[in-house]
Amino acid sequence: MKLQSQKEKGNTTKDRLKKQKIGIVIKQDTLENQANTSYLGIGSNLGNKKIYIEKAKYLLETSSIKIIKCSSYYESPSWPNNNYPSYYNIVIKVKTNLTSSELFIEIKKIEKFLGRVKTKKNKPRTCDIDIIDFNGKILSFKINNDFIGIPHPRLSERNFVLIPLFEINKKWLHPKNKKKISHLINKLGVKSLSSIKQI
Ligand code: PH2
Ligand code: MG
Ligand code: MG
Repeated sequence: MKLQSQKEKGNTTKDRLKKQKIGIVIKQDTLENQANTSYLGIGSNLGNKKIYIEKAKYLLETSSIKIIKCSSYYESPSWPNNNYPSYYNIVIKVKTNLTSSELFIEIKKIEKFLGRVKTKKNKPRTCDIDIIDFNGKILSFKINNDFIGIPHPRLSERNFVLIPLFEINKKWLHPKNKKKISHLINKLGVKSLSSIKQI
């Protein structure tokens, strides 16, 4: 019955999308109704690292990606080559109406805007934004020449992801093995734990 009456009023999803398209109604905006929760890791080890990360946050906010929580800054040696400059890293919790692949495309645009150039793997970069988690789902897709695995395939080995993530969500569980974040941190080892500093 309800469906029928909505239909009569021209209020079905299809009708609403049509009205949005022709501008009769404004799409409920990104600020209140974001459907998806994601955790992003942001890192920089080139130039003014903190400024690049702050610029990335600003650019995310202006791309329909609302920042809900933000960790402190952490400094850690560049992994695996610690001859490169040290990294600044943060993890943020965001809400967005973008899908995981749309979010990936936005992130790539922001990295490019911030002067990131594609060089060799793990070379110093002005800004790297990685999708750590998207709605606690297990996803994989290919965009252009990039294979994307969500959750981030190497997150369990990375102090610079686990520690800031723990700071903003102590209850976070790994989407694949359902391990607690505290358990993953305990597995890191003393050397890894002592090499990262909150700044
Ligand atoms: N990112 C990498 C490679 N190595 N090391 C640290 N400490 N922090 C990073 O964000 C990082 C890294 C590839 O994206
Ligand atoms: Mg990375
Ligand atoms: Mg990356």
